[in-house]
Amino acid sequence: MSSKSTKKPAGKKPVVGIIMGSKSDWEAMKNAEATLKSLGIPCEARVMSAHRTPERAHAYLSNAKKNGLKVIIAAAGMAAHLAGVAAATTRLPVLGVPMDGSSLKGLDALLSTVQMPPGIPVGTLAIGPAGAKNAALLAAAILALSDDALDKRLEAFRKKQSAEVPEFPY
Ligand code: RP5
Repeated sequence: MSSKSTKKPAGKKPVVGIIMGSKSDWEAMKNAEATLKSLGIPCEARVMSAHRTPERAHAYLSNAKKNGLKVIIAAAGMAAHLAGVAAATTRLPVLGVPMDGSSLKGLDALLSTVQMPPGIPVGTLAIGPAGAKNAALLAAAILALSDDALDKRLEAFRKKQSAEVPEFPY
């Protein structure tokens, strides 16, 4: 799908919006989508940049709550401002995922995302694919507070994950 496409995936109304500063972030962020889908959480993914497409970001984020979204996962690399801009624009919880594509290997994006001045919080996860997966799991935990069926699916995920850890390393 081109970044200019307005095509929306079919299915249930998304409750999590996965936004990213560049299409180049998708390789990491598809882990968030896969995790949300595995838990039966409808989501949508969009490319928007705090720097390159500020109007697109503002339009999406200022309407996010009205459009039924409950959590925003925001990924960006380098001088990563997208999560902060998202948190400034919507009162929905914003989970930031620093991307690792830069010559500083994501440390720049981590510090840009995590060091929000007091008043506008961004819940910041690990750099790269691990952060993408954990952002989805944290979004699931937030949604599960008011969704018993999802809470049970999350519990089952944890149990399965525990059962898959071998006791011995050899
Ligand atoms: C950020 O700049 C994006 O989130 C991406 O991680 C990084 C590089 O973007 P591209 O040059 O790959 O489009 O805004």
